[in-house]
This record gives sequence, C-alpha cells and structure tokens, in this order.
Amino acid sequence: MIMAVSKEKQNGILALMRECGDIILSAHAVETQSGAITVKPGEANFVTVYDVRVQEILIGGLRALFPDAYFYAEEKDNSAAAPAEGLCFFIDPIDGTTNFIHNMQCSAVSVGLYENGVPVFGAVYDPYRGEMYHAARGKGAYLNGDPISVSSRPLEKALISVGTAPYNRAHADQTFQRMCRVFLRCADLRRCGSAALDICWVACGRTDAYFEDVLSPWDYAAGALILKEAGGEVTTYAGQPHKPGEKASILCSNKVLHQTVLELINE
Ligand code: 2AM
Ligand code: CA
Repeated sequence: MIMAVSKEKQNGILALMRECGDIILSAHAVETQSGAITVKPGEANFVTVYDVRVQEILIGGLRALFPDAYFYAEEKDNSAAAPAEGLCFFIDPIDGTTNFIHNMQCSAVSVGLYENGVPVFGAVYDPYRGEMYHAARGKGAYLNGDPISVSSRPLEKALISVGTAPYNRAHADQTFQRMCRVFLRCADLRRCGSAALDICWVACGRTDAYFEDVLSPWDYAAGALILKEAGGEVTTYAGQPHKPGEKASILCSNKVLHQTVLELINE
C-alpha cells in the first residue's frame, strides 16, 4: 500500500531544501577555493565541498523526518541497488555542479521520494530564482505554491532543452545528430546544464520538451513526478517508462509533441 506523505512532512522537506539553497547562495568563487573541487572518475564529473555539505544536511534532516527511509544520493556510495520496497529518497544536493563551479547561477537541489518503487513526492529548488517546485502523487504540481501545468505548443513553436551528456562523450556524434534533427523542426534549442531544472521548466510551460542521454536517478526522480503531475509525459528514448533507481536516457515533454520528438530522436 502507498501512504500519502503528510503536508507537515512535505513542508519539512521543503524547509530543509531552502536551508540548503542558502548554503549554495553563500558560495563565492568556488573555482579559486583551495581543495573545494574534486574530480570524480569519468569525464566532466566534479564534486565540490558544497555538494557534500548540502547532501549531509539533507540526509541528516530527512532521516529525522523519515527514520526508515533508504538514501540514494549522488555523492554517496551507490553500489547497492535502491530497494524496491519501503521508502527511498533520490537526492541530488546540487544538480548543475558545473554551472555552480562557474557561478552560472543555474543549479538546483533535487529530492525525490519513492515508496515501494512508486514516486510519491518530488521537489526541486532553484535558490537563485527563489523557485520551489513540488508535487505529491495525485495532487498536482506547484511552483512556489501556485499550480503549474505544461504548455500546449506544437513542435514548430516549441523551445526544447537538451543535455549534451558531457560525461558520456563516446556518444557525442549520436547526441548532436539527435539535437540537429530536433532543431530543424522546432523553434529553438536550449542547454541549461541542470537536468532537474530542465524538467521543471517543461512542467511549468516555459519550455516544451527536454531530452538527455543516460541520466542518473537523482537527476530526474523528483522532476519526473513534478512533470507528470503538471500533465506532461516522461519516457525513455524507447518510449517506455523509466525504471526506478536506474540510469535512463529520457524524453520529457508537454505530451503534445512527445511522439514526434521520440521519432526524431530515434531516426
Ligand atoms: P550534476 O550537475 O548533478 O552532476 C548535465 O548534462 C546534467 O547531467 C546535469 O543535471 C548533471 O548533474 C547530470 N550529470 C552530470 N554528470 C553525470 C553523470 N556522470 N551521469 C549522469 N548524469 C550526470
Ligand atoms: Ca549533483
């Protein structure tokens, strides 16, 4: 059985995320701070002391609210598979770490909660814009407390954001060919560098679709629920639902243009 997350607990999660947002805003000239950045294995894969600190605060605070939950978080050892039963948080302390290092002011805190493999709550906080997106299963999606919904723009009028999967450069040709095919049919492309924000911008109708190769579950877990609750659609490039806790190449959209963009992606 799936239990609703109480309003009180939801507010507790959002308050913690705002606190983490303040830490992100307090960071200055991260690139020049000695020892602040570590390169993780793989390409374009960075972590800063801020990612680690925000994650510690989130996990500590969430554990107090949900003592039985399991935590699956970006800056943590995730070698064990996420549990299929019980409560499981998917956490990205700073989604858009490269933007954060460059002071691009386009990063977010992302917290998704699954119960028995079903997404039940998701929130994404953009501290730079002071924008909190959240959704609880079956209860709609909200931006700073106001309901949001996807656009109805057709492909030729659509603004579509893309990810270049910089940590996956062996696929660059394929990635850029997909982008080119879509670009030739839509109004324009955008590339913001934070998957969580990309998905939320589709949810609130600023953009109309977003796709990227091989995202990790903490990149999209919260955003995917927010988008579905806002009336949008999320599938893998194969047109299937993504599996909880697994890496996935995903297309998020306003639904209207989902099938056509999927065909362009797979052409
Ligand atoms: P991050 O900033 O939290 O690392 C950029 O293309 C998007 O992909 C960002 O949301 C980024 O999240 C995410 N990303 C970066 N490195 C990744 C990796 N190795 N695997 C999956 N997603 C990654
Ligand atoms: Ca991150």
